[in-house]
Amino acid sequence: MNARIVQELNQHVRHSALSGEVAAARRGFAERGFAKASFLVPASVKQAVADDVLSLIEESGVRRDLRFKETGDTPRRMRNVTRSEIATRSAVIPAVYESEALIGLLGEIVDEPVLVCPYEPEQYVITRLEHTGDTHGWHWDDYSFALVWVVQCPPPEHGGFVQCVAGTTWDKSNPAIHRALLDNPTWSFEVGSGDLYVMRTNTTLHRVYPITAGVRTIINMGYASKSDLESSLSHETMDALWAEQV
Ligand SMILES: O=C(O)CCC(=O)C(=O)O
Ligand SMILES: [Fe+2]
Repeated sequence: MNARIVQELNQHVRHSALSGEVAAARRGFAERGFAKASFLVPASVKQAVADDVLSLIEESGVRRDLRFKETGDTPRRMRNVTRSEIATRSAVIPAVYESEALIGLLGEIVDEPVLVCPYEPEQYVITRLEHTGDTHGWHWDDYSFALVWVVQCPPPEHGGFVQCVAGTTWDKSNPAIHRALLDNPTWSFEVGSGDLYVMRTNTTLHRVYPITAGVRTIINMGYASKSDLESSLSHETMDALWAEQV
């Protein structure tokens, strides 16, 4: 099962590498730090990943309600499944995350080499927004790139869309989120079930608009750039997020 999924992924990616969609995504990504990339994987792979995401969130999701001073106390109100839980219980997700074909195609979109995240907790995380007011509030990520797979999402009148501010940097001792919002345009993007998107998450301030109804479930796969590996990144918000909490 797993081998077939990876084979289908590899075949699809070889085909996509030649398509005009990659060039369009690369242009969007360069301009806005965001690109829809739903074409990256075939429906069979989306389905296999979605099946594991949904059973993991039902069985192992942990509710969090936190704010971080490093991101100006913006809220995280969500349910999560950690990387270690995912790696223990899913064969497909780790195999897809590590697929060299997928990583190579991501590199075409972001226009530089993409590397597996050296800090395991940020390799992949499942997040569900499920109550009115649930949100993944304004933040940056520690590593350069995210590939987000949207499994479930309410229609935009109930929130759940992605907002981002490209070309901004994270000073953890003075995040100045409001200044970043005032000084730059904010882009908003509608995403739905079956969509994938790529974001330059370390220099793109981003959030998920609070939901007022429905359920929004995603898996975020984080990847590093070469320069991430050369600098010594700290992981305060991630370490706090994954600290055991009931
Ligand atoms: O849910 C999303 O679309 C974004 C998730 C995100 O920003 C993150 O997991 O760091
Ligand atoms: Fe993020």
